[in-house]
Formats: sequence, C-alpha cells, structure tokens
Amino acid sequence: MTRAFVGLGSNLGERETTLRAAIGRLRTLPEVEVRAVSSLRDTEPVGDVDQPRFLNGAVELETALSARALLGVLLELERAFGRDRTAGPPKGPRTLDLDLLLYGDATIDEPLLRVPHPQVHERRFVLEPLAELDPELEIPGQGSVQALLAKLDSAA
Ligand code: PH2
Ligand code: MG
Ligand code: MG
Repeated sequence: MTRAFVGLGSNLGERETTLRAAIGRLRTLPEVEVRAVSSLRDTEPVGDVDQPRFLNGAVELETALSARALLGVLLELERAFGRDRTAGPPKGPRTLDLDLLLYGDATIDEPLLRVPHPQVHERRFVLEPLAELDPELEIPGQGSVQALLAKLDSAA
C-alpha cells in the first residue's frame, strides 16, 4: 500500500456537492482507502485565466493502485462529474479537478504523469490543505509543507 495525496478543486456548478460526491466515490473503490479529508476552502483563482473562485482541499489515501492506475481513476472521476477537457482553456474553469499531488516518496516524470505535481510547492491552495493533513509531510526535492508555507508567507 502506498500513501498518496490528491488535490481537490472545483469552480463550476455546486462546488461543495461535487467535491463531497467525488470523495464518496473514492471511498467506494476497493483498492483505495480514504484516510483523511482536509477542510474545503474558498480560494482566489491563481493564474492568468479570469474565472470564478475555487473550492479547494486535499485527501490522504492509502492505495494498492500504481500511480498510473490511480491517475486513471482520477481522470475517470473528473469525466463522471462533467469535466470536459476539450472545452475552454487548459487552466480554465472546471466542475472537478483531482490532482495526484504525491505518491509515497516517488518522483515520476512522464509526459502524462508528473509527481510531485509540478506546482505543489508554490501554491497556497494546495499547501494549506496538505499542512492540515500532515505538517511534516515532505514534498520530494522541495522540503516539508510547513517549511514551504513559511517561505510563501515571507515572500514579498
Ligand atoms: N487550479 C488551476 C488554476 N488556478 N486557482 C485556485 N485557487 N485553485 C485551483 O485549484 C486552481 C487555480 C488549474 O489547475
Ligand atoms: Mg488537474
Ligand atoms: Mg489543478
């Protein structure tokens, strides 16, 4: 079993209903155990697309799935909740975004799968929920989530 962390995001439709339902679906998977769920927070959109505010959070899992298989499950859930990757800009509004943030202490650099998720260490809307789940959590190659948050706080 591998400990993994998944980032949750939504900024279209009934955001909280969607995120809670997606967590419920993760709980039904035989190869996945949901160990903890962070609080959900309303966040300012980050990036250059003018879009609605997000609801963000994170979940801690134990899984028997490989990182690739887990990613497949996450993409399937995004589709099941109405995510259409062919519509709109790549970083634009979405009903459901499930990002594989961490998979054990693995570093994976494949065209369709990058772990740790490339922007984890610089995004408050990801680091805060992770710190709530485990402040000592290490982002491979970047440091602990609490140290990374402290760095963001001290940045101008
Ligand atoms: N996701 C993005 C782009 N910008 N901003 C916030 N606050 N939360 C997100 O989840 C988010 C974002 C693309 O994945
Ligand atoms: Mg995503
Ligand atoms: Mg994302």
